[in-house]
Formats: sequence, structure tokens, C-alpha cells
Amino acid sequence: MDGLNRRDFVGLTGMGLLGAQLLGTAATGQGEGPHALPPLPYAVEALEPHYDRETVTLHHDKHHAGYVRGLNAAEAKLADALQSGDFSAAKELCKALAFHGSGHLLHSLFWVNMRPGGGGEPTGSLAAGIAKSFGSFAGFKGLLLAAANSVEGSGWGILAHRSLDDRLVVLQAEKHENLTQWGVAPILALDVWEHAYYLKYQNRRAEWTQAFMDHLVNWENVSANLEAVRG
Ligand code: MN3
Repeated sequence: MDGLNRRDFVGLTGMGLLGAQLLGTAATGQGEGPHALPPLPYAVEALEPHYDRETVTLHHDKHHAGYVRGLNAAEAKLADALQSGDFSAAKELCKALAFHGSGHLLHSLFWVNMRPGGGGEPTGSLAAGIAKSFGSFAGFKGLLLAAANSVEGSGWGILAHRSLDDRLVVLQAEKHENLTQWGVAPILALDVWEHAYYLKYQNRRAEWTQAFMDHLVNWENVSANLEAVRG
């Protein structure tokens, strides 16, 4: 396979973990959990001389595999927490899920984003979307390179689709997430900025979140949102 098929791409951009699951089902399982390391879509030396076989091997077999293991481990701890009702490690758990989940998804995209003899310029609807969003391919390419080159610390340069207005956007990601999970589409938003609750609840954020969940959340709306992102 030399690219994501449309179903995978929709999954990655619009339906969150479904994207990773689609990639995972096509993967070679390691028997460690629900997520598996997807096989490279080409030989380890296929991207030479631009990307060397040693780096590809280490990057895929060690680094990417580490995120898959980390995600499976975090999900196992999540299951334990849900079973026991002990959420004292929720902060660390959410960080681990965001880091490893986003690391797995972005690497899965990264590998299929490359092919031997790639480069050049896109055509078709992607070219049209780039022209609409950035003015020209040269402008887009300059922006993506500058963004990637100036990421603070470790991270990514990313092209993403924003469903809000059907535009393409260039992002920097520090680490993999900080602290979202790439590809997820939010269906419920609970605002815990102080502006959301301070006049009434002052510093008692937990009272506000309890009130939101007990008395305010509109599950019919959340259900409709889920139907919408599932398409
Ligand atoms: Mn990497």
C-alpha cells in the first residue's frame, strides 16, 4: 500500500481512534493488546538514499513499536481504573494515552505518507485544497518546512483538515500531542477555564464540573454529535 485509502484518511481526520483502529486491523499483531505495529508498506531500504535503512529500521521497529506498547499498557491501566473506580492516577493516565496514542497514530500516518520516488507536487482535490488554503503550493511548502524546522524541542510539522470550514491547516506539534490526540473529533466539551465558572463557583472547580455532569450535559446532543462524526 502506498497511501492511506479514503476510509483510513476519513478515520484519521474525522473519527479519531477509528483511524488507528483501521490501521491496527491491517497490522501485524504482536499479541500485546488491541493496538499493533503496522508493517512498513515498503522494504526498509526502499527509501534510500534519502532515508537510510538503519534509521527506518530503528524508527519503525523500536520507536514506533514503543508507542504501540505504551498505548496498550495505558489502556490496560485505564481498564483497571474503570474496574476499580480508583481514578487517582487519572492525570498520568491521560498524559500516557495522549502521548502514546498520538505517537502511534502520527507514525502510522508518517510511514504511508512516504514512498520510493515521492516528492513533486500533488494533483486533484489536494492541489485544489492547498491552493484554496495557502494561495500556492510554494507558499504551503515554505510554511510547512518553516513550521517543522522551528518546532520547539521534539515534535512534528503537520498538514491537517479543519472540518469547521473545510480548510487545510499547517500545525506544529510539540511532542505528539500537547495534550490532544490527533484525529479525534470532540463531541463533548467541558470548559474548565476560570472564565467558565469563577463568578459562580470561585475556586471550586469540582463543584462546577459536578454540576455540569449532573444537571447540564445534553446527552441527546452528544449522541447526535457522535452519529455525525461517524458519518
Ligand atoms: Mn518518530
